[in-house]
Amino acid sequence: MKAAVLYEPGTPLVIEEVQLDPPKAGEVKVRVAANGACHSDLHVMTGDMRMPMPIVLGHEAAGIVAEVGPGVTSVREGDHVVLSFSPVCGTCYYCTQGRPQLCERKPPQPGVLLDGTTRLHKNGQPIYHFAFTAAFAEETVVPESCVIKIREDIPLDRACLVGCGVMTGVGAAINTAQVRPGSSVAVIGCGGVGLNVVQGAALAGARRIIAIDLLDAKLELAKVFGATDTINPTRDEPWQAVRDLTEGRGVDYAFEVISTPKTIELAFKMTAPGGVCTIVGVSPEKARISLNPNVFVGMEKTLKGSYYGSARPRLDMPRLLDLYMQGRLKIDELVSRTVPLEQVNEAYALLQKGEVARSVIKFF
Ligand code: COD
Ligand code: ZN
Repeated sequence: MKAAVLYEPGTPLVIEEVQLDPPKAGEVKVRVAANGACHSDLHVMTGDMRMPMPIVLGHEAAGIVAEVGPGVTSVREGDHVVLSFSPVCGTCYYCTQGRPQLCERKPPQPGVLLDGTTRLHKNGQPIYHFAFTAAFAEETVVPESCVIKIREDIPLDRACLVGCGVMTGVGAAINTAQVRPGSSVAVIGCGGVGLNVVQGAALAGARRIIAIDLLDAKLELAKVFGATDTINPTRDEPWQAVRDLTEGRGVDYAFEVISTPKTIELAFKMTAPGGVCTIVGVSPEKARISLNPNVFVGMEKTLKGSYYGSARPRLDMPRLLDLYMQGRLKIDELVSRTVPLEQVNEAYALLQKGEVARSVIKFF
């Protein structure tokens, strides 16, 4: 089957034929229908996130179950599914608490399935799977807990975005920070994920939602997703601008959705006394932030992180898709372009330039 393979950071993905083994026990083979081009794959392409190579990227996907391995009970051939990039065991300390994004059952190293091996090969050499999903490929084999059955009337080239950007962003606002109705919110970075934090805050009933991005096109899009105010730091000093909009106090909830120390520190500064600052972006390994500890005490500020929107994928993803089908959650507006796999490198070049919220790679 055809896949896009990354051999080395800094080089383009190579579209080529690779071999995919059948699913083992507890695994599912999925025919990939569509896959969003998310920034996390780009972190691997640039070398900011280290992964074993060669590797098949792509972690924001939906498709149709093609084959199930022995013991699989939650899906069968023909089911429509969204892929989750975070497998869950269902029985560990965190799964038992309803926090499956922190599941303790991890494979021995990144890039392999739960048994420590890969199903992808070329000429007898293993090819690694990014984030269990490896979905820049016509087909993929994933752990059973990574397939989330969805209703069949949802277009798969829209449903795929719930696999990462929508879940990560909306979940950060609703599950992690638990934005309250009537509150104030600031979102720094309004790409595919940040726009969904804006939309999550709007769904939660925030009164003021301040979108912050260097690109005016992203700020315009943020208004479509529910931003009430926008700030472009190339024109206005962002902390002063937020103060002007919040009676000098800052916001009840701030979100950092870029992943640079500077913007994390800025988000924390913008957080009002008693407020919650949530980091969504994953920074390079060596990054460090610098904060005055007395601010935590004197102002009772909270700093927290959000992984995968604190998702309970089997509960949250079908719910989000129901909201989409009711016209209450925006997904169509996120999709700037739909392209074939052959244009995956162009899709990432556009993402890097900031020209698109999401390109969707469509297989069928
Ligand atoms: N100030 C304001 N805006 C900025 C700045 C700045 N200094 N720098 C960049 N931006 C804006 C850009 O203009 C762009 O609009 C936006 O920030 C970034 O958006 P995208 O579309 O490039 O990126 P996303 O939204 O696809 O992904 C952003 C993440 C932070 C989520 C991603 O980079 C990341 O860290 N992912 C890992 C987190 C995670 O949970 N990963 C799991 C799979 S995603
Ligand atoms: Zn992603």
